[in-house]
Amino acid sequence: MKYAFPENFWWGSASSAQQTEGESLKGGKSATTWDAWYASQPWRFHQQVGPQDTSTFYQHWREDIALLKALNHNSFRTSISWSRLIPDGIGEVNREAVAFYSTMLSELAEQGIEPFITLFHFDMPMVMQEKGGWENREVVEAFSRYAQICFDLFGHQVKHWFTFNEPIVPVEGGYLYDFHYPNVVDFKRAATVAYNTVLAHASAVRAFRAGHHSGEIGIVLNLTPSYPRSQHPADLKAAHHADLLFNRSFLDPVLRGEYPADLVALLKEYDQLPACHLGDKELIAAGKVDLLGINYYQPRRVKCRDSAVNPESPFMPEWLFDYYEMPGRKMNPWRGWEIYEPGIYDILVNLRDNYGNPRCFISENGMGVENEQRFIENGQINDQYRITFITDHLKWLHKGISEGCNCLGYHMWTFIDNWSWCNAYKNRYGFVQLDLETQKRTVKKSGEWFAATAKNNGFD
Ligand code: BGP
Repeated sequence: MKYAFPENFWWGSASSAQQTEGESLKGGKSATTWDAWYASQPWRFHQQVGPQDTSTFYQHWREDIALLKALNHNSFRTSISWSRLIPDGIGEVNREAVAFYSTMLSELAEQGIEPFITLFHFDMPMVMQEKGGWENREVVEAFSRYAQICFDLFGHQVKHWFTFNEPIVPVEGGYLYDFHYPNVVDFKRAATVAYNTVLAHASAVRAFRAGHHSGEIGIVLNLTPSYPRSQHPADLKAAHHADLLFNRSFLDPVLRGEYPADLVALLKEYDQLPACHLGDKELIAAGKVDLLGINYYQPRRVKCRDSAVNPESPFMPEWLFDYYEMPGRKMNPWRGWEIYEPGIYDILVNLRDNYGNPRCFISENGMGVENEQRFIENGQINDQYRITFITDHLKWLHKGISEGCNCLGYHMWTFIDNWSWCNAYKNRYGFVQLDLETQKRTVKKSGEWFAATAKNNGFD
């Protein structure tokens, strides 16, 4: 069977500033929470490689863009670093950063590669975190100003903007499960951070529309379909709660322009409702997007709790549900994440049937592999497992599109092996292998396969 994709389908990959640029504290850039965290607690980071050790996109962008072109990308997502563009978060714009981003964007245009630009990909400037980060409404305002500056500076070069990448992750990592700074565990604070992020997003969208910028604005969400263990009402309720907290808490505001009433009721019931101000409702309504980026890695397998919670313990999501290991599930043995290809289809069908079939695309999907050098054959990583992974996901994506889902593209995570938050280089995801010592780039077999697939706009 031939899997042909719609005309002008976006074929590409995604990355982020903090994970690729390097020059963490150079070129006028100030520290993000990652730079500061690594400096103070290097033991948290895998083999103590911190965010300064990257594929040095800041120097090698021209070479990397040539490689993107060679891999037949017609689009590429990366982010602007807030702490590079406005080192104190709110004041002067760093001219060196403007020169870097605008020259890089021009080169993408020159090569016929559409830039997709994220404004915030986990990299909170430390100066803003010191003011409370997303817990502080002043930071919400500051983000909106930063967004406007980006629209004004680069609006003539960028037609696809994304306010946030995976905004639920800093909530989970920083305020619930201890894998992002400021590594606290406090549900009420987590709820406030999530709420303020929705406001920051909506504020940026409102500014984009008020500025009459051309192009479109969206957000990138990591959607994790929550599958119940059984059709028993208790399991169904558990799955509903997981979906509400981890998907709909952002999906409903950005697609429907409102907070889900059942989420508000739930937070009220457990006394976890964040402070709302007059005008918030209207602001959230203004945050509806033109385009949704979907990051899909794995689903959640959910069941009801088998034991009662200790009512004296602080409230956590696990009061409402539990996870279970579905027998026979397929795992990525290296990253420890489940591989469930139909999930990509289920997400699209849910968007089609329950959210008015929004314009969307797969903005990340990928397979992290440990010790990938062991698969080198004749000087090249033979990552057939990654080709199979992508093909199997694309088949389900194709099915969704053929059934009317409005999915416009597929971006892989990621272009080149990059530094990852707490895992550094443990799990490699790239189409291109990076030798961290020499900075040598070598295209993997999957890169060649992707180039052919993009060129043919599909595969057999
Ligand atoms: C996504 C992030 C990326 C990237 C990817 C892989 O959630 O948007 O930044 O890191 O996951 O995850 P990891 O690097 O933790 O294996």
